[in-house]
Amino acid sequence: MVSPLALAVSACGGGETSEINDETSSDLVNNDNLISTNYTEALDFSSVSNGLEVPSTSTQVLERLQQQYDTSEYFYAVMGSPNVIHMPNEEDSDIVLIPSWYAYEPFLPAVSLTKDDTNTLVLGQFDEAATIGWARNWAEIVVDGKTMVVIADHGHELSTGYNTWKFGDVWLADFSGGGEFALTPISSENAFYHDIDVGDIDGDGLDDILAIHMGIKDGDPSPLHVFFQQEDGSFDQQIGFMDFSSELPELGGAAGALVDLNSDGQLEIIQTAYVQRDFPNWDMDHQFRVYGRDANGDFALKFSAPRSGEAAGFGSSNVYDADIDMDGDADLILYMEGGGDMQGIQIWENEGNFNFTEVTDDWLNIGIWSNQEFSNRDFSIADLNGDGFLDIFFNGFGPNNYQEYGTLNLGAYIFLNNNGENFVHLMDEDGLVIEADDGKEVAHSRFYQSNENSFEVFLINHDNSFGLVEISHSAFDGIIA
Ligand SMILES: [Ca+2]
Ligand SMILES: [Ca+2]
Ligand SMILES: [Ca+2]
Ligand SMILES: [Ca+2]
Repeated sequence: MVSPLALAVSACGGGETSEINDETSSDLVNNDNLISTNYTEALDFSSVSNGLEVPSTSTQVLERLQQQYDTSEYFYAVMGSPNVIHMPNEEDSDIVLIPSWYAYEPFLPAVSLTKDDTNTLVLGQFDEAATIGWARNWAEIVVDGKTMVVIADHGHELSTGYNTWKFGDVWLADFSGGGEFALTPISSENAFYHDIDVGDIDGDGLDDILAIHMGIKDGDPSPLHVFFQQEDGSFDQQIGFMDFSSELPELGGAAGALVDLNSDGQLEIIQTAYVQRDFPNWDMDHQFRVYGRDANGDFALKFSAPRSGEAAGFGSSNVYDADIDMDGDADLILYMEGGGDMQGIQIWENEGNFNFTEVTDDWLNIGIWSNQEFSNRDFSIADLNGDGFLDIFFNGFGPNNYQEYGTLNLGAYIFLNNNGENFVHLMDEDGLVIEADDGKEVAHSRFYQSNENSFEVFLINHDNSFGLVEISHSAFDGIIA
């Protein structure tokens, strides 16, 4: 994966000097009320920054930010960690930030943000015990009747080498409102949990978990771990769940999804591969597999997608299912990384009967890009303009090739679905560019929630502040004819 510290460095390097914010919250409205921004005050993280030593790889960047913004060490880790957990389907849900030095100690506490009565984000609580290594992916789940979030944590990928890595857990995040949250590990086995998805695998009406372990761990070569939910809300982790694939060469674990591809009420499993490497006896020719039920009701291989296209040698780091052409079946969107400093996206169309065709070039005029051009790690898929077609929002680091310090080019993060025919990258739409005229630099932006006539994006700024941008569906009027 891309080092978040490298991302933070690339996101911070070479910027212009801007004015220091006056530390008051502000409501800025741009573009005829189509885009509005609500910033927090600069929040004080000095109490948790005491004694924190920033890894020497990134001290220069922090020095600049400390001179300009008095950025604390803890907040600097927040900016470099795109681990922003909240309940995707719950309006105004609290946000939990899980900062990490990634490859370096110390391990850092999680902190929550909640909304006050002026709808502005404010500090919730710290959880000093929840020092999650790297919250890699997460998904909403209903546990014992309550909506929660389950997190894949790959652990601390320490710079001291693979043998010293502290493998992570699968965690349950329970939000109680008002900034209160609890993070509880539910895995019986530590692993390099890289992706996660939720669905009722065994059809008992309770949400189960598919967690993808990436890499090799003695005694546990299986990339797919399943956690079956029990009646009392506990989970039974089945490490040998992949016995059904024992006759197949190893594909490895990168990302995974539970999807009903053929609309028969039973979930299929998508297992995706990481970068093409020289691993003898592994299947390095395929990008992902589909497992569905055989005549006995057991999982069996139904499809192997050949590596193809510009990102053929890349590794997938996320897989999303979405019916992007609105023909009634789930198509797949893969986030690709690992080709040097390159990242990208692949789109696979569901052709029925568990067959997929790579259609990236039909859907996108840009399928791969460099970290310098555009640093991101994952996407959110939602209908951003209210036309019924699912669009893509890149959760990414700024600035990038499309935006300077002092501006936020929202369009650069958006691939808008053009009537189910292709995605249009809105890299150059003046109406979607916010001038940050109070001097803010955006370190990280990610999709927060859909509203009836708008959507919102969460911002982490270099000056110890956060923000929410609300973008009206009407802001897209006229962009796609
Ligand atoms: Ca179940
Ligand atoms: Ca099915
Ligand atoms: Ca489709
Ligand atoms: Ca749309």
